[in-house]
This record gives sequence, structure tokens and C-alpha cells, in this order.
Amino acid sequence: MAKVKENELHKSGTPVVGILTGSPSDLDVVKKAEDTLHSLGIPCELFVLSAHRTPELTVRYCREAESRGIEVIIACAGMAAHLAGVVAAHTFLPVIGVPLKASLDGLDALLSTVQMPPGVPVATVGIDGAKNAAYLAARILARKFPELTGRLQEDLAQQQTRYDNPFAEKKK
Ligand code: RP5
Repeated sequence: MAKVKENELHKSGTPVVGILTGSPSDLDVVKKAEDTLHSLGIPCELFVLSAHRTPELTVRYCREAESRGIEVIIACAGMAAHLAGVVAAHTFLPVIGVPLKASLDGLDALLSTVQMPPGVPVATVGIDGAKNAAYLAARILARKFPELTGRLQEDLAQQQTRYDNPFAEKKK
């Protein structure tokens, strides 16, 4: 598959973000990353791959991702969360790690994801921070696809409207 060229993000529809997660049980949280990328008009793909249960498939995905046009990988996992680290060990694409709350309030996954050795970085967002992973991916992509900067600005402006009349907001 051809790589997406400069400024062609919108036209091609070729996924530029790969979202991976360690289990089907993660999908409710992880789909927030997919939804956020879609809302920003960023083509992405989502696969359930595990560092522990499907290691060969995970490595194959990493080895093929760049040549298929992927620019950033978001890797989500709970418990002994090794997925993001394993992905970062098998590709030079930027990897964003999302620790998921599957046990111990997510602290186990946070520490497993964030504490990478020098030279193999994982940019780790907060526990269950799938949305922020998507926003960080968008900011990275905006360096290559400048159209995204305007969309990010519009998105933030929309979020700021909550502050125009804060006392009108109902409790969730
Ligand atoms: C991790 O173990 C997954 O990312 C998931 O968060 C957790 C539990 O997985 P399941 O036992 O629900 O499949 O690898």
C-alpha cells in the first residue's frame, strides 16, 4: 500500500495511526481513541494483539506498519502491560502507550508502560487515557499534515465553550 503523501491525509483514507490493544476486554476504553481520531478526520486502524498471547502477530504488525503508511502507533494494555514496550522494540515509529485499568487501579499498567529503558521510548499518557493518546498522535501528525493544526484548534475551541456558562452544565 502506498504511503500517504504530504497534505493527502483527507483524500487517501489510508490509515496513518495504528491502534493496538491487548485484549477484547479493553475495547470499550480503546475505542475512545478511534472515535477521537475519526472526529479529527484521521484515518486509523484498530487491532487486538497481545504481547503475551499473540507475540508473533504483534511483531509482524510492527515490522509491516511503516511500509503500509502507519506514522504513529497507539498501544494499549492493562495489568503487566508490555504491549507498548514490545511494539517500541520492533519499530522506529513513535509509540504512544495507554495504560489501562484492568487491575490495581491501573497502577501496574502505568508503571509497566512508562518505565522504558533509554533508547526505546514510549510516550505514556494517563491511565485509560485513550482520548489523549489520539490527541497526541494528532499533534505528531500535524507536523507532516498541517491541515490538522486547524482541526485541533477548532476542537479545543469547542471544548472551551463549556467555560462560557459553566453553571449550566448538568452532572453526569
Ligand atoms: C492485558 O491484560 C490486556 O490488555 C487486558 O487489559 C488485561 C486482561 O486481559 P483479559 O484477561 O481480559 O483478556 O494484556
